[in-house]
Amino acid sequence: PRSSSTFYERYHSLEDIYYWINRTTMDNTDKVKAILIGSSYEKRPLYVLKVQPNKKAAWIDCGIHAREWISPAFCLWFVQYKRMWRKNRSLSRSRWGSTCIGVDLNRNFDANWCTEGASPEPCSEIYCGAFPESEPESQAVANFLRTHKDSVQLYISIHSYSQMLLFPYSCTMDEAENHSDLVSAAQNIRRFYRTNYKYGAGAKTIYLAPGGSDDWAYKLGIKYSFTFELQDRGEYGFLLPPSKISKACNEALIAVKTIALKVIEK
Ligand code: ING
Ligand code: ZN
Repeated sequence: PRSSSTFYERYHSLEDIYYWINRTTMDNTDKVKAILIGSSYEKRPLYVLKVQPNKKAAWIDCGIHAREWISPAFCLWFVQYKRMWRKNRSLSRSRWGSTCIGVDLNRNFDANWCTEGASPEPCSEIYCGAFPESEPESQAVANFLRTHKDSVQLYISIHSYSQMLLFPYSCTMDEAENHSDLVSAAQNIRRFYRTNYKYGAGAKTIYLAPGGSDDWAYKLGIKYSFTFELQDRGEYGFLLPPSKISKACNEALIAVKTIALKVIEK
C-alpha cells in the first residue's frame, strides 16, 4: 500500500468514530487534543479535534447533514493525513502553478524511471521527481551503492505494510534473469515464518512501480535484491502498535538471516 490504510476508505458508525477519536488522541497526545464542546439533541457528545496546536487556526466541521456520508469520512482522513506522509519534503511547482511537497523516493531511481506506475505530477503520492536521482536522498543511496557494488551482494529495502517479500522486477512485467533463485530464497524464508507472507516479482504481485530502489540495485548488478513489506495486513496498517514491533522485527530478522546465508553460500 502507498496512500492510506483501508480504515479510511470505509464509512464508520458513530460508535467507531468515537473510538477512533479516543485512540487518535491517546496515540498523539502531543499533536491532537479532543475538546468536548457540547452534546447533540440526542445527548451524544460533540468534539472538536485540535490538531497541531498553533496560534492561527482553521475550523473544519463535517457531518452537519446526516446523509452526507463522505463528509465525516473526510474529517477522519484529514486528521490522519498529517502523520501519513509518504514522500520526501522537496518543493516543486506543478504544471497548474500550485506548489507541492515531496518526491516519492521509491519512484526516483533510474529503473524505467517515470513510466506506468509513477506520476510526473508533483502533487501525486507517486511523483517520480524531475529526473532520475533528482533527490539528495536517492542520490546518496545510489552513490554509495555504485561505489561499493563489488562487495554488496544483497540489497534489502524495508517497507510496510502487507506482509510480502518482493523482488525484481517492479518496473516491468519481465522476469528477472535469476527469477528462480529469487523465488527459492523467498520460499526458504517462508518456511520459518508462522505469519503468512506472500512473495513474488513486484509488478506481478502488487503493481507496476518503476523507479524503485530494489530494481535499480538489481540492474546495478546486485543479483539478490528484495523489498520487504512488513506487518501487518491492514488491521492497523501503517500505524502498527508498539506491542507488535517485536514480532514484526523478529520475523524480518529471520528473513534477513536466511537470505544472507543463501547468498553467501553462492
Ligand atoms: N511499497 C512499495 C512502493 O514503493 C515497491 C512497493 C517495491 C515498489 C519495490 C517498487 C519497487 O509502492 C510501499 N509500501 O511503499
Ligand atoms: Zn513504502
